[in-house]
Amino acid sequence: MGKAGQQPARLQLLDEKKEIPATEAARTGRGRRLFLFAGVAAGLIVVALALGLGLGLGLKHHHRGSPAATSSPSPTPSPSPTNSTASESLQSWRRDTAEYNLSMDWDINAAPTTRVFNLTVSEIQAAPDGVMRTMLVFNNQFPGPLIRVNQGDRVLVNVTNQLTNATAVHWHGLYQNGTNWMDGTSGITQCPIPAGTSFLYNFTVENQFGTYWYHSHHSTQYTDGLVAPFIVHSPEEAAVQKDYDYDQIILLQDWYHDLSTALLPDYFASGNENAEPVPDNGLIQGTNVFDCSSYGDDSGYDCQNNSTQATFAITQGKRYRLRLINVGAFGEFQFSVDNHTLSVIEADSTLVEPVTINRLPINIAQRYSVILTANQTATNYWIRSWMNTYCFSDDNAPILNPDVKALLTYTNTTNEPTESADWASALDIVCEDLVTATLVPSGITPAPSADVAYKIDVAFQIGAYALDKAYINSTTWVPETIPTLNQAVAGLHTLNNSFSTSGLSTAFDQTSQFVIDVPNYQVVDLLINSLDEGAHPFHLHGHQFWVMASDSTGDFDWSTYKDLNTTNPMRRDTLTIDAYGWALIRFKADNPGMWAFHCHISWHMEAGLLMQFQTRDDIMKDWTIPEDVLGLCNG
Ligand SMILES: *[C@@H]1O[C@H](CO)[C@@H](O)[C@H](O)[C@H]1NC(C)=O
Ligand SMILES: *[C@@H]1O[C@H](CO)[C@@H](O)[C@H](O)[C@H]1NC(C)=O
Ligand SMILES: *[C@@H]1O[C@H](CO)[C@@H](O)[C@H](O)[C@H]1NC(C)=O
Ligand SMILES: *[C@@H]1O[C@H](CO)[C@@H](O)[C@H](O)[C@H]1NC(C)=O
Ligand SMILES: *[C@@H]1O[C@H](CO)[C@@H](O)[C@H](O)[C@H]1NC(C)=O
Ligand SMILES: *[C@@H]1O[C@H](CO)[C@@H](O)[C@H](O)[C@H]1NC(C)=O
Ligand SMILES: *[C@@H]1O[C@H](CO)[C@@H](O)[C@H](O)[C@H]1NC(C)=O
Ligand SMILES: *[C@@H]1O[C@H](CO)[C@@H](O)[C@H](O)[C@H]1NC(C)=O
Ligand SMILES: *[C@@H]1O[C@H](CO)[C@@H](O)[C@H](O)[C@H]1NC(C)=O
Ligand SMILES: *[C@@H]1O[C@H](CO)[C@@H](O)[C@H](O)[C@H]1NC(C)=O
Ligand SMILES: *[C@@H]1O[C@H](CO)[C@@H](O)[C@H](O)[C@H]1NC(C)=O
Ligand SMILES: *[C@@H]1O[C@H](CO)[C@@H](O)[C@H](O)[C@H]1NC(C)=O
Ligand SMILES: [Cu+2]
Repeated sequence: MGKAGQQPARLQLLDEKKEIPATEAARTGRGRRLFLFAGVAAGLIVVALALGLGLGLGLKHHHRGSPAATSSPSPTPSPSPTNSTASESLQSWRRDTAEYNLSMDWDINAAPTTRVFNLTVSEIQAAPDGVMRTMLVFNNQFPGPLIRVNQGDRVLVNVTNQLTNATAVHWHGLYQNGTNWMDGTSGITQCPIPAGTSFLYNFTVENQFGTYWYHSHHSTQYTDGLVAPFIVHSPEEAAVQKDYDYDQIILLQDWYHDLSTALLPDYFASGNENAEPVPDNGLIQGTNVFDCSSYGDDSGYDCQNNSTQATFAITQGKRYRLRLINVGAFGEFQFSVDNHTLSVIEADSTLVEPVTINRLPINIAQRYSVILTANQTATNYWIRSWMNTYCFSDDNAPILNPDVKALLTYTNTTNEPTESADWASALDIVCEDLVTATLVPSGITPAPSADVAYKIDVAFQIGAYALDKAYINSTTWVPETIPTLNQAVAGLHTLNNSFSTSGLSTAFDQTSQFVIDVPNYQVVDLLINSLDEGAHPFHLHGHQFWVMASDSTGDFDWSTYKDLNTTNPMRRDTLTIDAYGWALIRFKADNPGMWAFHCHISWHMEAGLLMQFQTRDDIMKDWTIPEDVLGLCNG
């Protein structure tokens, strides 16, 4: 929910606020952010994410005894006023994100191969922003390990669940064509992996390349740290590679100081009108500072004012592809780099004709690649990832500082920028995507004409027990004990007619499962109509869809249906439906399986904002779900 629909005005940046020296801010008590600068200056330890090969701003953390330690060269610790010995041992949980700096030596033309990864899922205590909390992580570190493959590769990921709860891992944006049971969606494509057991995800990556990510798809677990990048290369990338010298992944996310499951009871408490938990902070590359003085002494949080902002070192004259991924739970960001324009070349794994912008809105689960050219005065600049607090039901002041920052340095230093200037253009206080029309896929793929059209209404309602639940038409999703995929395949085997009818499937309990069974091969138009005052980033599993039309007001005018521009509409897998707005998306239902379509906001999915498409019954009826997948339900 939130205020998006009620705030049509645009906020002008208050420049004078930014110019106040830190010392004055401390004296006058104005501007928590400036106070924070002072704290940073005193205690800045660099998390160096050296963009240039061999740039030596050392990551401050060693990874003693960590099973996930990467093969990257050991970084040199940077000079620091704090006791490095103590901090090193405490921060073994912090991943050396040098691995997110993608080597350009990678062979995009390599013959298809099998790539094997081990992932443990476990609970640790860690403090990405200085506030210690319980986290759920991959391979004992945060953020998660990079998975990097070529199109055509087989990927084997052995997930070992060391939690006390079950889990499941979803590969966001991958088609899983023919392996729907590897989609990792708890209650839909698999029973979750029971505590103390392992499960091998085994799939190939076909007909797609670009920037993806992976995360837990069980309950709200990904909100607690189970997030990581997944990059697919392809020979088709050769042309665009000529436009950059370095290739860098940057994770953006909102951050909470409490375990997500600890926040749910309040969210679902009687009388709470869908006021989602508001983030406490934002992270760039899994790190940020936090001002502990905004918590009282008796807050109960173990808070240290000595965390760090990420630092990215660049070299004059070079061009950097930044692969931005919003791996957060709730917050939309507006990403910008002071004094540097950004050229957008990819959105959700679709390469697009370059568009130059100053600020990039990026919602939950979306990805954008931008090219930054290092052609400004060789000094230091702020990278800004402003969290759009207007998307929230309150601003969580003074805890949340939405002005999340990292440092861009030409000088291999951690000096605070002195001449860095935020763009004068206004921040967009409406939670909305970059105007779809500005994104034109560089590979032309016309949208085929649709065979069938469905309309759904999205709304939040107070349910029978005065709990807030989210509805698609009259269904609020609750995960099934037996995954809907397993039920559908079994039903098709017994030639149960209810599994072969098209349209809203009566084979499932419609109070908790809204399943549209699409006739084989058909091209689907889906009109999503939001009756809610908040914006919702909707994600379709197993497909990319064409964005045919959308608006933030009114209803789709069906008299314009025949005039839709089908020449080369934008294709993506995650789209923001504006507050009280609508969108018409189109996809080819050629990928067999049970595919979730849901709002990616962690809280909203937990509130039931999810439906499913059942596609290609002609293939599904002959499926035998692998024994190890079925076996998860016996755990
Ligand atoms: C950056 O600084 C580190 C030491 O702090 C040094 O090892 C490295 O060579 C420097 N890199 C460049 C490009 O100057
Ligand atoms: C840093 O920590 C080490 C090991 O705990 C200790 O021996 C040393 O005295 C500390 N140094 C300072 C400056 O606090
Ligand atoms: C932050 O301070 C705490 C308490 O002094 C210390 O234990 C910890 O090692 C420090 N962390 C870093 C990254 O310096
Ligand atoms: C994965 O773990 C197995 C042991 O379970 C080990 O033999 C193998 O080398 C590991 N593979 C990778 C790529 O880390
Ligand atoms: C996955 O890892 C677990 C834990 O190391 C191991 O017991 C199991 O044999 C592995 N499974 C596969 C298929 O490699
Ligand atoms: C992965 O799946 C393929 C195709 O089903 C199969 O041939 C292969 O044996 C599987 N690999 C493992 C390690 O289970
Ligand atoms: C495990 O699941 C239970 C039930 O949802 C929840 O209360 C608990 O907080 C979860 N534990 C963790 C570490 O997420
Ligand atoms: C820097 O590079 C950008 C992107 O290529 C370009 O638009 C801009 O004009 C350049 N600025 C300077 C000062 O060269
Ligand atoms: C950044 O841009 C601002 C506004 O155009 C300008 O005043 C400032 O000098 C620039 N900074 C640098 C280091 O060039
Ligand atoms: C969802 O509800 C709307 C409004 O009642 C209705 O027009 C639409 O047909 C329903 N959608 C499906 C797929 O049943
Ligand atoms: C239709 O879309 C294409 C590709 O985005 C664009 O070039 C063209 O101008 C559009 N046509 C109309 C009539 O808007
Ligand atoms: C998936 O595979 C089917 C054949 O089983 C093919 O017709 C379809 O085009 C494929 N879809 C995608 C998205 O790759
Ligand atoms: Cu939502």
